[in-house]
Amino acid sequence: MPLEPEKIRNVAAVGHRGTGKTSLVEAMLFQAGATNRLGTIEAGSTVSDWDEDEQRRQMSLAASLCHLEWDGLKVNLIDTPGDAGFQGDAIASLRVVEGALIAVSGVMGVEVQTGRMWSRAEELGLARVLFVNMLDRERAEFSRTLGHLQTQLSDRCVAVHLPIGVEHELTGIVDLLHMKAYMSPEGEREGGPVEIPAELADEVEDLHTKLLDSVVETDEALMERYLEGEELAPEEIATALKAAVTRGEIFPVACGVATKNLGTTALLDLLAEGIPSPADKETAIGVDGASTAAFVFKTIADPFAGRINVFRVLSGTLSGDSTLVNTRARSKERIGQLLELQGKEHHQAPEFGPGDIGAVSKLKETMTGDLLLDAEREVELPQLGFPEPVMSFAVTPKSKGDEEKVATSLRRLAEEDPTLVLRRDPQTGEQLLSGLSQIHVEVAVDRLRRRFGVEVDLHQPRVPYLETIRRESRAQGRYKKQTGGRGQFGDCHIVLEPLEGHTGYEFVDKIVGGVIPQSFRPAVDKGIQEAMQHGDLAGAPVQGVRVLLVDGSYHTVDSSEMAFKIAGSLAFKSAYEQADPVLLEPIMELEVTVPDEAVGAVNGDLNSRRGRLQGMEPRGGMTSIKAEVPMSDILTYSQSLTSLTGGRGDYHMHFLRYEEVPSHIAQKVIDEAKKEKEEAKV
Ligand SMILES: Nc1nc2c(ncn2[C@@H]2O[C@H](COP(=O)(O)OP(=O)(O)OP(=O)(O)O)[C@@H](O)[C@H]2O)c(=O)[nH]1
Ligand SMILES: [Mg+2]
Repeated sequence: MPLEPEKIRNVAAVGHRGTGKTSLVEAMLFQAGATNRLGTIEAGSTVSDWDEDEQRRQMSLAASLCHLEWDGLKVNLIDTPGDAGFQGDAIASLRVVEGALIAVSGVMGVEVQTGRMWSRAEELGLARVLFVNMLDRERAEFSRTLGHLQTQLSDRCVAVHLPIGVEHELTGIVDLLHMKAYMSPEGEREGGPVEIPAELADEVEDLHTKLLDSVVETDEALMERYLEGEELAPEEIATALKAAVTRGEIFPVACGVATKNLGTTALLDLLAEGIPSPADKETAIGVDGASTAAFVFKTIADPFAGRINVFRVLSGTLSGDSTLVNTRARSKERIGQLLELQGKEHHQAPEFGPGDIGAVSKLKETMTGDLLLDAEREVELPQLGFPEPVMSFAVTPKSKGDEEKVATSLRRLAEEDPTLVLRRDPQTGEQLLSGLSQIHVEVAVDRLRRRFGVEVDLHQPRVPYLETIRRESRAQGRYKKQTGGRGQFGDCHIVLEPLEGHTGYEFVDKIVGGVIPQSFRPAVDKGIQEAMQHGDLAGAPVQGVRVLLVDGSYHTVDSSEMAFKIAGSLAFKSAYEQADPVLLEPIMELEVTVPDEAVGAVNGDLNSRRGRLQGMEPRGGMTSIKAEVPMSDILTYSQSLTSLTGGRGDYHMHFLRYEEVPSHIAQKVIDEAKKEKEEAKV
């Protein structure tokens, strides 16, 4: 029998980088007896940061699934990366849980990713529990951090725990809900609850009342009895708290020290009691009428088991040895062995019931974001809402000849991580890899080396310049060659005209009286189009040109398609020179969101990048700035914005149109291109 949904709690640990999510998950697993030692980040021995790259960089790079048993419940824990470059996994994980456990540092309070993850969880209507961690550190303070949470996230953040002592003298925590204390186990398993220290009695009583007040405020019937002075049973309070947390009316704030395993018992109690079960809540993703449905939110490339898909069962029971339909690929997937994951460890599992989270290996086509159903049906795939990549690099193999291998391996990586985008620029021919941060792209390069044995270099991408003309011109192209026997002869006259908007290409055949036979005219067109691939200014493709083929001559024996192709290209080159050619550059539409106080600096910086401000809009403490900026000046924007805003700025951009490059800048690009061409010849 599969587990009943009432017996499951699904929780994703999210938050800013380095707030102790992985350490906290480690502590919970240890305290619940799912593991028998408390691993550390420093030793690279935690359950969830099992990947070599994670251990080397001492940070989470991917979502990791673990589970434990507490109070007869199965708690599925997803540890997610805090770094913005890897937030795709955090975003996807939030889609499959009922509760978000948001870790914050007791020193730093609310940070950039805290706010972002809070907003994501809010959009999804998730229950949110906060954990103020690292209270043993210097300058850590619970009450200040709580105030921070209340002003910056929500005034409905309510303390459910209280630390005993401060910084390195922290000795325990009080559970304000159950009115018990836990003393610091210093990294061992936490012991049972003890009496609240007498010197804290007054403060604790006060906070307990505050907590009760906020709970009963959310439940009218309870409120009435409470005001009449009736003693409420602990179960009644727990039920009301869970309901309020489920509806997002209370955000309980817990606290402790993850690395010492302090506060873990009370946190686990809180998750078990306060987070709704899959039975209590509709999932964010629903599939009408499917008896079995599972949503894949993560794909792991396992060095031994191959590709593993991690899924949440939306409805029905997923059993091993069954067949499901992948709705995107419209193909049947044979479900072989189901797996229960504990970090990198897999255990076979016969089935997963509704609301549970599990994994399966060896599916053929299934990827992150896919739905698996029991029968083919027209369904819309849930959109995970991943952020768009913000930085691009050109990737070249260290050794020549590896191009194909690099492309294939990068494609595999991009399949596993949808926020990693791979494309070839048709104009510059470069292989471009785009991601959410510098580390994001660098980690991909590390993986390329380690998993696929290919070494690559990263460069700034080339700007895909274009060329066009500004004036009408006319020229002749004549190709004549006499080599012993049969010669070559082609001759044409063309007129070039600029096209509106600098785009497109038209070829108009104006030949009268057959001065060039019909069969050779397409060859002229072909020759011109070939010549247009590399304009004479900077070797960039030419566009925005109409060609009129107006005159010419031929030779009955010596004329050929080849000869007319060459004649066409000669005519184009000569006409192009006289047509006042000009360089075009891509202009991007940029939208930057920055804290109000950074607006001046950000605008000044955009100005120095030839940016043109299009508008500004306030957004509650943040300002959204719209500007048009030439691509060449915004290639390295990510680093600048980070330093201008202390990491609190966000931006995205897309291609808008091509525009003429101002002449003083164009000359530099042209000189650069000439130099490169010379160097290539040597
Ligand atoms: N003093 C102290 N250090 C802690 C505590 N919790 C975590 N750390 C340390 O803080 C660092 C970051 O901890 P992690 O558990 O990796 O934090 P994380 O939130 O998982 O980090 P990312 O996955 O990179 O977002 C490590 O060096 C931990 O040992 C704590 O409660 N007290
Ligand atoms: Mg981590």
